[in-house]
Amino acid sequence: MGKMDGRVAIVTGGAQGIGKAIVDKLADEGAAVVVADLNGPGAEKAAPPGGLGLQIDVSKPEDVQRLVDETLARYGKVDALANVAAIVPFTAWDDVTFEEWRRIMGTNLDGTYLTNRAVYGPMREAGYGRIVNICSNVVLAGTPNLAHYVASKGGVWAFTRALAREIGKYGITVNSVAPGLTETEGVLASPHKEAFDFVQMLQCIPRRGYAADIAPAVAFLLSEEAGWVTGQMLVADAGMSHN
Ligand code: 4PL
Repeated sequence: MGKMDGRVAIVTGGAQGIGKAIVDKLADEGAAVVVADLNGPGAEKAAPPGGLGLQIDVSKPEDVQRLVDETLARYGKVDALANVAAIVPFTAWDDVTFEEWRRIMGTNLDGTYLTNRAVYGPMREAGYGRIVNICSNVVLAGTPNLAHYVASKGGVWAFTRALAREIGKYGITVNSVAPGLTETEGVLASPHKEAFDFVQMLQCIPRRGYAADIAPAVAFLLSEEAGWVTGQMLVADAGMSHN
């Protein structure tokens, strides 16, 4: 129990990786957590006791509406959104087709619009809300083999700042958290794992980053006490990009 006591939180991409660590942290802090993931059984498995797991594709408006409808039906409100669901590709620029570009934008950027838009209605009505969109330090580094991903996360960063400006007057804060390369199931199954040694050389703290290193930063911004912080990007990358 803790700083999320009595709060209802939605975590997209919550079945594994950084999303799962955020689910666990928010539950530890006392929140009721709704876990949304493309992997339905994974979402159900990740849902804490008293929580809910739903199979959701965040690139689909009807899925995202169902996510918020079911949250309201079960808990009557939504206090917090952690928008984590994303595709993390590894594609050389020569191979980034328009189809691939659209697929990344559909999940990473359309998904950000759709989830933020869907929680905004009930949050505005309640006069309270906390939104965190997961960004990435690639927006500061221009990391290779990720041009479409970098573009989508640049959109998440800029959108977060713009939305914060517009809806602060309703008691809603909107921030992003930008992790660096993090050891998750997804990264370990991808060519990105080859970058760990290189990335560690650039960090102030020379070790691998884990999902549990990211979750506390998200939980802080989703808590009531973070109410004076909005429109910010909190870079949680062991100081790889300090500027
Ligand atoms: C530094 O967000 O932040 C690789 C793959 N390297 O997805 C990321 C770094 C990747 C990153 C990321």
